[in-house]
Amino acid sequence: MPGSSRITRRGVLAVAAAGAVTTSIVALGGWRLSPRPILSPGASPGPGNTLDRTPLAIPPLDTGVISADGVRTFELAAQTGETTFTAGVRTPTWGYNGAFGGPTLRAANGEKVRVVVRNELSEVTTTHWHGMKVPALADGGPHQPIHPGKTWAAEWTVEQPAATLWYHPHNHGTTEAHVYRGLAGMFIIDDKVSPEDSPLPSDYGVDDVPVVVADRSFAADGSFDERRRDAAGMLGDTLLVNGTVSPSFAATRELTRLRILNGSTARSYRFELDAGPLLLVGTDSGLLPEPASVAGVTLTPGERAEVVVALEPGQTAMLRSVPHTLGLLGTTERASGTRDAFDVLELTRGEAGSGGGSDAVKHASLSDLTDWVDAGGFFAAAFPAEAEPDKRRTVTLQDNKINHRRMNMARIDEVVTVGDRERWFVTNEHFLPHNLHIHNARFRVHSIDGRTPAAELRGWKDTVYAPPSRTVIIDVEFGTSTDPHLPYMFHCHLLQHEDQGMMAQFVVVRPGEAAGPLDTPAIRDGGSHDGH
Ligand SMILES: [Cu+2]
Repeated sequence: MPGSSRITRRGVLAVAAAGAVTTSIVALGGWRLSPRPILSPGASPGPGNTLDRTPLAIPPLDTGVISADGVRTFELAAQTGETTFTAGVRTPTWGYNGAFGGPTLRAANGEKVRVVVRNELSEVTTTHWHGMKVPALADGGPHQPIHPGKTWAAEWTVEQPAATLWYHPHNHGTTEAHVYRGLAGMFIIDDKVSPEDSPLPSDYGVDDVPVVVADRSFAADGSFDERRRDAAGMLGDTLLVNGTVSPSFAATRELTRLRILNGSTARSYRFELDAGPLLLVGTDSGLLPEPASVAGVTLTPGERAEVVVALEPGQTAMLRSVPHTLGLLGTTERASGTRDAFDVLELTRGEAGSGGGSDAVKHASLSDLTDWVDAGGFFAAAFPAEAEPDKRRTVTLQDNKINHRRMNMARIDEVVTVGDRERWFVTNEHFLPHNLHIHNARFRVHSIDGRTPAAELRGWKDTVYAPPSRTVIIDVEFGTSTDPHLPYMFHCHLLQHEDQGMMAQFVVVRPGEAAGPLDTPAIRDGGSHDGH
C-alpha cells in the first residue's frame, strides 16, 4: 500500500468533492491507512505510484531584535485567519503572526529575552513557554490572561542549555481548543558557545528542521472538527506537519537534524525511519551527552525529540509513525491512536551535482559526528551523579484529578524550596493514558516501576508518559526564581484532561519563606475552577 498521511479507521465513508471534504466515521474497531488520501487531491495511490507530496512548510525563524536596553525582544500576535491545507478547502484557523502555527523563536542561554504578546482574538488567551525556566510572572499560565485587544509582556533571562522548547496557549478550560485551532510554535534555545563548535546540523530550515506534528479532523465545511471526542481527547484523521499535509523535505546535506514536537492534543506517536535506526541527540529539555541509536521514539502530547538522519545522494527515506502500545486496554489504546500507521515526513536528497548532493561549504558527515563523540566531544554536560534528593513528593493521577483533587486556581498544592532537587513518585492510578508536565523545571527519569528507562527517556525531560498502574520516578530540578504568591502548573498534557481539571499548582519559595496567599487577576476575575 502506498504511503498516506491520512489517518483513519475501518468503516470510513468518505466523499471528496471539489471544494469540500465530507467524512463520516463509523467506529467498527480496527485501524488502517485509508486507501484514498481524501485530503491529497491529485494523488495516484495505485500500485507502484506514490502520493503527490507537498514541500514541508518551514515556520519563519524569528530571532527578535535587540532593544535599546539590550534585551532580545520578540513580538507575537495571536490572531485568526484562514488556511488552505489542501487545494480548494479553506479552514478557519488561529496562529501567531500568521493564520496557523507560529514563528520559530530562537535565543541563547544567558540572554535576556522579552516577548510581547498581543491578543487579537475575541476571547481570553495566554501564552506559555513550555520547558522554559522562567519567573512565575512570565510563565504564561492561567494566571497571566491576555484579554482581547490587550498585550502582555513576558521577560526573563534564559538559564538553561540548548533545547527544543515550544509555546502555546494555557488558559484554563480552553487550552485544548486554542491549541487545536493552531496556536503553537517552537522556541529554540542555543548554547552560549557557538553551535558551530559541535558537528550537529544547525542551519535553520536547511539541515536543522522543525517538525511540528499535529492531527486534525475536518468538518464538511472544511473547518476543524472540534466535536469528535474520545477518552484521550480529540483524535484527528489527517496529519499536519508544520501545517503541511503529505510533506516532503528536500535535504541538501548528508546530515539533517529533525526537531520533532508532538503538538497534538491527544494522539501519541512512535516515530521510526524506514531507512534504519534514528540517531537520537536530544530530548525535551536538551541534548544528550552523546547520540543514541534507537529503533524509534515514542512521543506523547507535548514531548519532543531531536534526531539526526543521514542520507546519501539520491536517497529517499520516510519518517513514519508505527503501531505501538501505551500499556492500556484495547479500546483506550485506539483512543490514543496507537494502533495507527502512517507516513509523517518524506526526506529526499538529490543526486550529487543536482544541487542536492553537494554544498559549497563543508558540512559535518556521520563519520565526523562519530569521530567527534569518540574523541570525547559531547553535546551536553554529563548528567550529575545521582544524589539523595532534598525532598520526596508523591503525585498520583486519577480521572481528571491529581492527588485526588481537581484544579483550583486559588489553591497552592505544593511548595518547592528554591535550589532543592526533588524526587517525584508519579503513579497513574487511572486506566486512561496520562502524562505529566512540570512548568519551570526539567527532570530526569530515574526509573519506571524499578526499571531503567529506555534510551529515549534517559535525557532531560519536562513531560513524561505515566502508564496505568505504574510508578515513574523522576528527579526534578526547578528554575531559580521565587514568588510565594504566584504559582506554576503541573498537569497532564493531554489537553482535554488538563482543561477538565487534571492540573495542580506549586509555588517556589526561598528557604523558610511562607507560601501564599495567591492573589492574581485571574482569581479576582472569578477564573477559579473549584474542585470537587
Ligand atoms: Cu491525562
